[in-house]
Formats: sequence, C-alpha cells, structure tokens
Amino acid sequence: MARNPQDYKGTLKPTWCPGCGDFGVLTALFQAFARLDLDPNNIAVVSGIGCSSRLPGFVSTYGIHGLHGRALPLGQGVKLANPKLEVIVTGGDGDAFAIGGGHFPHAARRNIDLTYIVMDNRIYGLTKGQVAPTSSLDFRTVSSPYGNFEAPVKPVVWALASGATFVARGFSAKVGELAEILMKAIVHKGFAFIDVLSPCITFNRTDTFKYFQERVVPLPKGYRPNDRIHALQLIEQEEDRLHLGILYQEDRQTLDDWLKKLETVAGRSTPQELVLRQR
Ligand SMILES: Cc1ncc(C[n+]2csc(CCOP(=O)(O)OP(=O)(O)O)c2C)c(N)n1
Ligand code: SF4
Repeated sequence: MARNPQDYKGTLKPTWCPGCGDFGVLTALFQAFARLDLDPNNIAVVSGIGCSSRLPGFVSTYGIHGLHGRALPLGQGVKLANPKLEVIVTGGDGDAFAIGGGHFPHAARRNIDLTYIVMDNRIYGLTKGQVAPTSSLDFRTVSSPYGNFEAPVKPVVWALASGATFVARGFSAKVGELAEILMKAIVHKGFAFIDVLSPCITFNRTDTFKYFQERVVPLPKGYRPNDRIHALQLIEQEEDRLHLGILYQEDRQTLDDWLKKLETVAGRSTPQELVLRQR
C-alpha cells in the first residue's frame, strides 16, 4: 500500500511560532516523501542549529539535530557511512551561509548525493532577530541598528558558481510547487540545493509572506534548466523579481560514483568498507 504524508509525521509537534514559513517546508517534505513512497527507515534528515534546524525532530525518519553550521559535514558523514540512505540536510540561512559557509561550496563541487534544503528567512530566528548573510542592505535588526552594510549573499548564485548539479528556488507558501521541486531534488543523483523563501513572521517584518507574494514569478516560458551561465544571468538580472523553480540541473559523476570507481581501478577500500570493517 502506498504511503501518505501522515506516515512521515514524528511524535513531536512542531515548536515553531504559529504562521512560521517553516511549516510549509515540512508539509512539502512530507508530500514529497509520500509521492516517492520512500520507506521512513531509509531516510535520514540532518540539521544544524536554528528554528529551521529543528525540523528533524518533527519527522518519523532517522535524524540528527546537530551543531550550528555543521549540518553539511554531518549529512555527508551519514551518506558516506550508509550510501543507501536518502539523506536530507535542512537548516537556516545563518547555519548555511554564515558559520556553515565554508562547507557549502565544497559539498556542492564534491557532488555528494544528498538534498540540501535551506529555509531562507533572511534573519537569525532562534536567537531573536540578528542580521543574517541573506539580509537586505540597510535592513535594521537588533544587531544592525543603523542598517545592514553588507551586500546580501545570493544563495542560488553561490550554488551555481560552486558547481552544484541541481539548483532550485521555492517559496514556503506554495507548498504544492515546493513538494514537486523537493521530489525532483531527492531523485536527482548528486548535490541538490533548494533555497526556500520561508518567512520568519516574528522577527522579520520586512521579508514577509506579502513581500514574497508580490515578487515571486515562474521561470520564463520555455526555460530549460541546462545552462549554468543562463541561470546565473537570469538571477543576476532579477531586480525586484524572484524566480521560482528548477534553475539548473546536470548529470555529473557523484562522490559515490568516484568512490566505486576508485575501488575497482585502484583496488582500494571505500570509506564505507572501512566503516563496516571496524564494526
Ligand atoms: C557555534 C554556535 N554559534 C552560535 C550559536 C547561536 N545560534 C544558534 S542558532 C543561530 C542562528 C540561527 O539562524 P539560522 O541558522 O538562519 O536559522 P533560523 O533560526 O533563522 O531558522 C545562532 C547564531 C550556536 N548555537 N552555536
Ligand atoms: S522565530 Fe521566526 S523562524 Fe523561528 S519559529 Fe518563530 S517565526 Fe519561525
């Protein structure tokens, strides 16, 4: 019998503020899992620290709520130890691009086969509203009382420039569309990155649901996500629009492919075998 979204609900109820954008991401993830009919025992959801990083607590799959900024190293470790697991890494823009910013480009260029969902609320939610790497210029917060003087990081541009093989943008208010993107990201072989616009309704009164509703647009008619430069140009020329959908996808050797090749060509043990041998 096919599974339904309820099958992936954990016993803990989400502790997010009522109305937080992260609810939409969780619902979309349940839908994606159900539509792919994934066995919860074959999924690991891994995160760092932040409001969004609490997500692994709310699912019935395996999971780790780790250390701030270390979601990707954890997720990569899980995948290397058990390549059969479907690994989903989640967290906030602070976790991903500030403290965890050193890990992001390397996981992308390494093309390790996992799905990385960043819930981008353009602020630090858990610690009560400090400026984040994706905060807009001049944005006033408790830690930037005179306005943010740093140019915001553009997550999809960073992913594209780092060699990610699947790059998409979603919006937590468009749950159906987001579930569709997440399904394709999970099925993709390689590093799949999704920047989800996911408003913090408590501490960010600028980048609200209304703000994003007024700016999000679908990809241009006939857009084909197979040209990295074209994708970069589209994002760089957005001005006040935000395109939603799969911006780029390519097939490229994954880390796992490379490890298997290494084993046959060089006769060496893969990290997976080393782990198993130590048991
Ligand atoms: C090593 C370390 N540094 C700082 C913190 C404090 N801290 C916890 S969450 C967080 C940022 C949260 O923002 P984000 O990652 O964007 O997630 P959100 O809460 O917005 O979902 C910070 C700075 C920490 N827990 N550990
Ligand atoms: S503080 Fe913001 S990000 Fe955190 S749960 Fe509340 S609305 Fe969501």
